[in-house]
Amino acid sequence: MKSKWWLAIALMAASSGLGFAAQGPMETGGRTVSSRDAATAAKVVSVDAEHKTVRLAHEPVKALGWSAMTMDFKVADGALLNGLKAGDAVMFELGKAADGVWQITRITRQEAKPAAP
Ligand SMILES: [Cu+2]
Repeated sequence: MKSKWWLAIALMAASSGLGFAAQGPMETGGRTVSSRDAATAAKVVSVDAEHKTVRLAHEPVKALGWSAMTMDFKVADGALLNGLKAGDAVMFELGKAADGVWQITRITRQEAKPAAP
């Protein structure tokens, strides 16, 4: 039954908890997740500094039950995009904005690895 499936997902999400160590406990609709759980690897596809968004091809976000995909994210602070460019390998963390949308609260460039032979 579809409704039961959604209920199971909701319960899983509720029990996983959300919160970001760097900013202390954060109220996210009753959930708390550690930043470690939410940190995810991604590749920058494009940066839109004007609209404070970045398009990422991200790995699965286990803490949220998201699969790998390419999507646009808002950033909590436009300064987070400073120095980022298409092709960068990054790690990012998410927090829930006041409007309930997940946005990037932290994003750091990873050292470029030598290309495989
Ligand atoms: Cu996604």
